Amino acid sequence: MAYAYDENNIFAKILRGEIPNKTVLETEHSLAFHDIRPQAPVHVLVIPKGPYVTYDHFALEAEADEIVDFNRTVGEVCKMMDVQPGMGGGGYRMISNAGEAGVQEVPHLHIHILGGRWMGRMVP
Ligand code: DGP
Repeated sequence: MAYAYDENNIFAKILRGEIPNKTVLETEHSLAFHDIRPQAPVHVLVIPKGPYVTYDHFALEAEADEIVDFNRTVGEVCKMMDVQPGMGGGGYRMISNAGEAGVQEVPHLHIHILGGRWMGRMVP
């Protein structure tokens, strides 16, 4: 079964320049921008420019240069947002929601980078 990508999702529109965004970093294959509903002082979304729905879709089907670029962009954003633990920052949480059970609202792969506050424990 193939992954189905919806070209009309909101992040596809951002990538086409149809909707504005507050860009943090743009590279050849990736875009990082501030989340419109921030849940922490730092809340940046990193997306690949290619049409991938979820992380598993990207990890299985993207080209190696897209994967390297995307991961480096995540690292650069942590650096730019000053959240790198051990490098002066207080740390961060990375989340990528996928599908219905993962409560994914926008069907274009995105990684949330959250920081600037204590994020709380994920399990009691
Ligand atoms: P989720 O798919 O549940 O992982 O979360 C989607 C996130 O995308 C949510 O935190 C809000 C954010 N978002 C939705 N629409 C827009 C938009 O138009 N611009 C920006 N910057 N963020 C958006």
